[in-house]
Amino acid sequence: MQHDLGANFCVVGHPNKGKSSIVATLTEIDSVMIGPESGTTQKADAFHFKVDQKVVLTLTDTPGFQRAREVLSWLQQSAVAPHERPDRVRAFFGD
Ligand SMILES: Nc1nc2c(ncn2[C@@H]2O[C@H](COP(=O)(O)OP(=O)(O)OP(=O)(O)O)[C@@H](O)[C@H]2O)c(=O)[nH]1
Ligand SMILES: [Mg+2]
Repeated sequence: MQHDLGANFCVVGHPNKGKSSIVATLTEIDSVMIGPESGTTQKADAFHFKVDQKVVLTLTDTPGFQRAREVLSWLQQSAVAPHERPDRVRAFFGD
């Protein structure tokens, strides 16, 4: 069964714009990597906020993303069924 994330907020945007800084501030976790160079965050990382042991909010830091519109149009070039979308995204990353 998939872990309940509560409301899942993903912080997305261009590289080096302060995404991880926001996540580090809101979570008060100093180990979130922040740096002056683009590409500091290499993979997504989720942080859970709990109330009474239950996850009510998840904040997800993500690697910087360039040319989002072009990538979205590439992903949408051929219509795929919802269950095939993860494979299409993996193909983009070359996995
Ligand atoms: N002046 C200013 N600098 C900021 C602010 N927030 C973050 N920075 C700086 O911007 C740089 C990038 O911050 P990150 O939080 O690592 O940015 P990011 O968007 O997570 O970067 P990637 O992981 O590479 O995509 C760091 O040098 C931060 O100290 C801000 O509000 N003002
Ligand atoms: Mg980052």
